Amino acid sequence: MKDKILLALKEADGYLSGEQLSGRFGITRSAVWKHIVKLKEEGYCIHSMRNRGYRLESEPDILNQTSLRCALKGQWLGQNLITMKTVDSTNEEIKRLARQGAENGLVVAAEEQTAGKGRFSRTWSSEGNGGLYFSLLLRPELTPAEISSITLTAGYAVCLAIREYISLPAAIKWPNDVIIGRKKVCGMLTEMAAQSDKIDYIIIGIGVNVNNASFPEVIAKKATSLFLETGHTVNREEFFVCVLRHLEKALSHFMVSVSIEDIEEFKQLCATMGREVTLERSGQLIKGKACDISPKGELIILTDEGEQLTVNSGEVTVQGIY
Ligand code: BT5
Repeated sequence: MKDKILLALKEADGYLSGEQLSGRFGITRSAVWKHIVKLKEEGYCIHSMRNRGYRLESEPDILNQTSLRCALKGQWLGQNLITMKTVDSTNEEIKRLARQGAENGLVVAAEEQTAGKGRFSRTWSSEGNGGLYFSLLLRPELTPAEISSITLTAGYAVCLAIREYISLPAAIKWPNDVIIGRKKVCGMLTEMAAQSDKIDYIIIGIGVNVNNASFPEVIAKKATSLFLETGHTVNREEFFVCVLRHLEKALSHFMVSVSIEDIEEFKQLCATMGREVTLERSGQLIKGKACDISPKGELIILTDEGEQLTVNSGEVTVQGIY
């Protein structure tokens, strides 16, 4: 009910009286007032005026499930969306829900993660200081071999959303980072459960540094946020909606074609392309130049020894970036 009242206030042009709200939702005026008090405690600034009612003046920077669902109406991705204050990892939470039968398109987002994770058991710094941490659940009718470029597809979508919403020159660092300049603004972690050739579910976990003003020392030189790049606070809810719209478009195309929608544009946005790279493979370092991306999203490296390598995953350091 509290969220319904919030939504009504958000959509209202000016004041809504206690009477209007109680009539619309079939509750007493004192119940309306109690919900208003709760919203104020959560940080919503609501002005009340005798004879006129309530008006929403400003909102705290928290993700609201009801208004997000409402903004995503008509989308298959995020129509079913859960927001949490704190969780170990949104990938772990959505995995638990997937095992209980949760459906394709579910999104779980959290304000903070206590055990945010990267690839190879690394840590994803996820204090509740303005980042966006969320995971998507997909149940495509595809085989494990067909989904090799799904993380790149998601990265492409995040990159387009940053470019559209904030006009910053975000780029993709193969295979799972989005960067601005030389710094990482977003990381992605894809996990999958499959039985032989049938995918049970795919989880794409995405962390975007949005309003983070600082980072732990170990990553401070490598990490950036949209706030640090623009100098102003970003409306995380609106930005999240923009990201989910781009993700839905890119993933819908991917599910049908098993390829990135516009591979040429993707290559232009891929900061790894054309750069000197070092690939780490079974403890060995291989140097070369990233000369192309295959339609399957593999990185094609021309090694210093003149050999052409096609790489579908792994650690790649890009000269001049990280
Ligand atoms: C990643 O791994 O970049 C995948 C990150 C995925 C995070 C999301 S958040 C929602 C969902 N739930 C989770 O638990 N995870 C996903 P990798 O390529 O291994 O990069 C990890 C490295 O990035 C770390 O070792 C640090 O060097 C650096 N790093 C950690 N936190 C960062 C941050 N907030 N911003 C930039 N870099 C960071």
